[in-house]
Amino acid sequence: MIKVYIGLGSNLDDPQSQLKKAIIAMEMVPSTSVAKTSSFYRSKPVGPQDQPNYVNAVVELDTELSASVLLDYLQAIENDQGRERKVKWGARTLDLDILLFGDEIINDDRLQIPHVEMQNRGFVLLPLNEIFSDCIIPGVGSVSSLLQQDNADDLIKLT
Ligand code: ROI
Repeated sequence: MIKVYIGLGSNLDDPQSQLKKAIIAMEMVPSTSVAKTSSFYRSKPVGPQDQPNYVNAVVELDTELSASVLLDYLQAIENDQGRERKVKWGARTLDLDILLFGDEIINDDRLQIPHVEMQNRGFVLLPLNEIFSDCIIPGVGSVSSLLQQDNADDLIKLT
């Protein structure tokens, strides 16, 4: 059983409902269970500013799947919830990112784990720190120390 951390984000079509629906869908993934769910946070868009605010969260999964098979299931959930991949860094109904997969480091065509941008993003670090306060990102450092450097002040806790 491997512990996996997934970053969730949405800024279209009722973002809070999108995240709730995605968590229910992740509970249905075979050989996988949702162990922890962070609060939901409202965050300003990182990247292009001409898009709505996001709702972000992080969940902890226990899985027996490989990272690649888990990714297939997560992409199917994104597609089910109307994800369109038109604009890089554009608005989206649902984004599910594998942030950490146990302590594995993976660099292939489909996956870069740890997620390459996670250490720079308050909307990932704050909810991750809430459910995994001792988290060390392999090759990077501790989430709590990154959070002190990072400005996550503009995140608003929703639940
Ligand atoms: N900005 C915020 N606040 N939250 C996200 O989930 C998010 N996702 C993205 C980009 C467009 C980089 N900006 C984001 O993919």
